[in-house]
Amino acid sequence: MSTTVSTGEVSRWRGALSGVLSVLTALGFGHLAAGLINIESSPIFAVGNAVIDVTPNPMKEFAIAQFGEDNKYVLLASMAVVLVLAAAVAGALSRRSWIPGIALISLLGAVAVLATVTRPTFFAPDLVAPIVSFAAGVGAFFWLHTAAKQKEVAVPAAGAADTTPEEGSAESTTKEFTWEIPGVGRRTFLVSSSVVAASAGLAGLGGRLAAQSIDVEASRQALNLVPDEPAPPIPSGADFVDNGTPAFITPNNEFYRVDTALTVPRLRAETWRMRIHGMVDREIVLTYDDLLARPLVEKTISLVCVSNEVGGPYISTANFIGVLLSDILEEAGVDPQSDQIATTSSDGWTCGTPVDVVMAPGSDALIAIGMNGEPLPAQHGFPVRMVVPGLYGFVSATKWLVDMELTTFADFTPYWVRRNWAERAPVKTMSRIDRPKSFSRVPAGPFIAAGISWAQRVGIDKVEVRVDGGPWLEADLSTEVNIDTWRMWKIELNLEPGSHRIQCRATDRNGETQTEERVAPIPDGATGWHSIAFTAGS
Ligand SMILES: Nc1nc2c(c(=O)[nH]1)N[C@H]1C(S)=C(S)[C@@H](COP(=O)(O)O)O[C@H]1N2
Ligand SMILES: [Mo]
Repeated sequence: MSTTVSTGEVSRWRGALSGVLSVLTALGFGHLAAGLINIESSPIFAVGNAVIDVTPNPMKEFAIAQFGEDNKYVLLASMAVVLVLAAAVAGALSRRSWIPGIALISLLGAVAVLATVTRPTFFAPDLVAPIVSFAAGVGAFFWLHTAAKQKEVAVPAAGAADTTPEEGSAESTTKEFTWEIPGVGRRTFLVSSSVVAASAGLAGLGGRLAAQSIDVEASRQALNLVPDEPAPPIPSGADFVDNGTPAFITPNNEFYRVDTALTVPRLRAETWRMRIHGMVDREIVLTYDDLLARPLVEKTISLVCVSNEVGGPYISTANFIGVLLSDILEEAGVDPQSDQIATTSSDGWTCGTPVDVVMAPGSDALIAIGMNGEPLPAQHGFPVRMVVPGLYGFVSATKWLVDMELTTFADFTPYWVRRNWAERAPVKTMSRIDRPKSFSRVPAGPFIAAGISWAQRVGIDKVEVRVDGGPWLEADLSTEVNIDTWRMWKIELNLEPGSHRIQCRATDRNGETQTEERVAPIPDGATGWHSIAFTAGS
C-alpha cells in the first residue's frame, strides 16, 4: 500500500527540471498565442531580437565574421543556452520556496513585454503573446513545484500497525512506519513534468502551424486592383524577343527574387497597417483600405539588384500599381533635416532610402500593392512593398513593408549598409548581351546579336557593339517605354567562321558611356563591359 505526501522540500534536480520546463512552457504557449495573432510577437523572436539589438557592435561583427548569414541563429542558440541555464539555476534554488523560479519567469516576462512594445512595428494585440507566455510559465512552475514536493511513501498494512505499542495519532503513526519506495517515489513528478513538457512542445508546434496557415492566397484573391491611372500600353517593338531578349514585361513567376527571408513572410491585407513616423509634422497610420481609397497609379518600372554581376540576371520589369510615396510624405510633412526614409519589413529587414530621390519631381516612387494587374505575389512583398525607380533594390524596394520612419543617414544604418554596402546606391547604366550565349556556336555569315540596356531616370541614348576588339557599331534600339525601364538592342553582324568575342556598352542621355573598368558589385554596383566568347560556323 502506498500514498503521496508533501515533503515540503524540492530536490535540486527536480527544482532545476521544473525551472527549465516552465520556461519552455512559457516559450511554447507564447509561440502559440503569437501564431494566432502575429508570429513576430512570439517571445522567442521578441526576446531574440532584443538580445541582438543590445549585443555590442564588436561582438555582432565577430558573430557575423565567424558565422556569416547564420549569425542570427548562433545568437538565438546562445540565448537558448543562457535561458536554459538560468532556468535550471533558478529552479534549483527554489527548494523551499517558489520565489526564485517565479522571479526568473517574471523577469523574462518583463523582458518579453518590453521587447514587444519597443518593436518598430508594435501594435496592441502583440501584447497577448508575452502575457499568455508569462501566465503559462507561472502556472507550470507552481504545478511542477508542488508536484516536486510530493513523495510516494509505502504505508504499512493494518496488521503491521497493530504491533506498534505507542498510542500516537494516526498521522504520526503513519509517519513512523512509512518509508520511501525506491524508484516509485518519482512517479507523481514524472507524470507532471511529462505532461508539462508535452504540452509545451505541442503549443510551440501549434504556434508554428497557426502562423503557416495564414492564408495569403485567400487574402490576395479577395482583392481586385484597378488603377485610377493605368500605365500606357506597352508599344509593339518594345522588345526583341524573337532575337533572344527577354519579353518587355516579366511575368510575375519569372521575376527575379532577392531577399534575406528564410520563409516568405505571410501577411494578410486585412490586418496590414503601417505607421509613418519620426521626423514628420503629423504621424500617419495607413491600412490597406486607406491605400485602396487613394488614387492608384500604375507605372512600368525595371527593378535591379545591386549584386547583379555584369551580364547577370537580376533585373526584371513589371507594371507596378500603388500610391505615390511623395504624396503621402507631403501629407505627413517631412522635417527638412530628415534625409533618410528608414523602412522595415515584417521580418525585421531594414532599408534606407534618400528623401531627396523620393521627393524629386516626377520621382514615381511607389508604395506598391500590385504587380502586372494582380496583388503583389507573396514572394514579391504581399501585401505592400516599396518601388523607387533609379535606386537598387537594397536601398529602396522593401517587401512586406510594415514601418516607415523619417530619420537621417547619421542616425540610422540599415541592414546591408551595416554589412559594408553603400548608403546611397543609384542604379548604374549597364548593358548585357543575351544572344549569342557564352561559348555557343552560331552560323557563320549574317547573325543578329541582341540584348538589353538600362539607364534609369536618364534614358538610353545608344548601345554600341564590337566584335573581336574591332570598331564600335551602333545597335538598333527598341521603342522606348519610359526612362525607368530597360531598353532592348539588336544588331546584324556578318561573322567570319571561327571563334569571336563580342562586347557591348551603353551611353545614357547625359552622354555618359559605361566605363570599361571592371568593379565588383559591392559596395554600390558592378561596372564594366559585358563580353561573350562564342564560335561561328561548324
Ligand atoms: N523585406 C525585404 N525586402 C527586400 C529585400 C529583403 O531582403 N527583405 N531585398 C531587397 C533587394 S536586395 C532587392 S534587389 C529587391 C528584390 O525584389 P524582388 O525579390 O521582388 O525582385 O527587394 C528588396 N527588398
Ligand atoms: Mo538586391
